[in-house]
Amino acid sequence: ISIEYVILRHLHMELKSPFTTSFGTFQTKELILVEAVDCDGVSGWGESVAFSAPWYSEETVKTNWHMLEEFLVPLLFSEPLRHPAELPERFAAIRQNNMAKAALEGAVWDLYAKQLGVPLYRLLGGTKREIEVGVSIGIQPTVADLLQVIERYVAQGYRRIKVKIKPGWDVDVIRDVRRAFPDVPLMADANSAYTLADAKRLQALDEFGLMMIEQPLAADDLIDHARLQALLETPLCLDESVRSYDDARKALELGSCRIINIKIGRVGGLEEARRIHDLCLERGVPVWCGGMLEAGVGRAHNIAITTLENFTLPGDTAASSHYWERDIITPEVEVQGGLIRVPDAPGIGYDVDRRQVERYTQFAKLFHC
Ligand code: OSB
Ligand code: MG
Repeated sequence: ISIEYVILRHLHMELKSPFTTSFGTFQTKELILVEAVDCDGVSGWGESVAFSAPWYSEETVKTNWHMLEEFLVPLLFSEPLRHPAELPERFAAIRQNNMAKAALEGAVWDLYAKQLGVPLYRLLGGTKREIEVGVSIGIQPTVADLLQVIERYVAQGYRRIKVKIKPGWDVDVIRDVRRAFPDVPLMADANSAYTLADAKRLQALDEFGLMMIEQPLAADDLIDHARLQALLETPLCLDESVRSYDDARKALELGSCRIINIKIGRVGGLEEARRIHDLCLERGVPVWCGGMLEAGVGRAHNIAITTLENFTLPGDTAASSHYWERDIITPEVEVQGGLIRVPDAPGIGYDVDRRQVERYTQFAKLFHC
């Protein structure tokens, strides 16, 4: 894979409406777009999913830029590359910083697929022609607001509703949601807002038939989650706690969860994501693709990985219009009847809209090989 140069761009995009989790509220999304260009002028695209502040994990947009500029791009250029699947080993010299690694790896995967003239999803071994999606709904000012928002997304056909919870916004809220929508596939995501001392409170959620409770306990924990899972009927799903194949293996061995949310950025790239998928398939554990409020490039990568067979639960990859006035890809990602049609063009399958990218770019830097 001949890569002539890499461009990093720092973008600012306004979310249509603020998104609140147990750890904070997002209004502006800062992100890094990675463009890898070959000698024929073909571009591959990747997107860093790190946030402005280290709430979800320790990575931020600025630490990602630092890692890419000082370490990862130089490693990419350090010797010839035959296949994108070689990158995790090359990047292993750098500890963690998974979202920075994934952004660059993603650009190389897209470029490689375009060089071969095949869709990225096929290169990854995906087979699905359409994927099922759900929507993640932030904490709202009141329960009445929440019910209204859910109503809208149910009407749009989303295949499951995810509600964010935290202590004080949990059992009563879920009870009201269940009463209003008795049959909707429903789940709750706590983003690490609880400890084992809250086990009784979480047990009280069992009666609402949730598909799963996502990441109730600490972001680095597997042991306490295993204890909690033994006390609950509702399946636990891990997000923050699974950053690698080995984390996933240990979680399954300990019984820390019965479902895994795979985020490409959190686990360090498409190759690691695929390995976790394969492990879960082998163990009979379903997975789904999480979201990080991505712009179009990150969203396209999520759609590609979701075509793998064991992504059997609806993901958080909602439509572009759920997040943005105007996304950075054409066509934008559309959801119809809760489904996204997977595009068949080479690479990520969507064109990057350079006019929009320009509009959102704060600064950019080019790195020659
Ligand atoms: O935990 O999945 C999460 C958003 C920001 C940070 C963490 C999470 C989320 C979401 C939204 O749930 C997913 C999305 O719509 O992209
Ligand atoms: Mg989550």
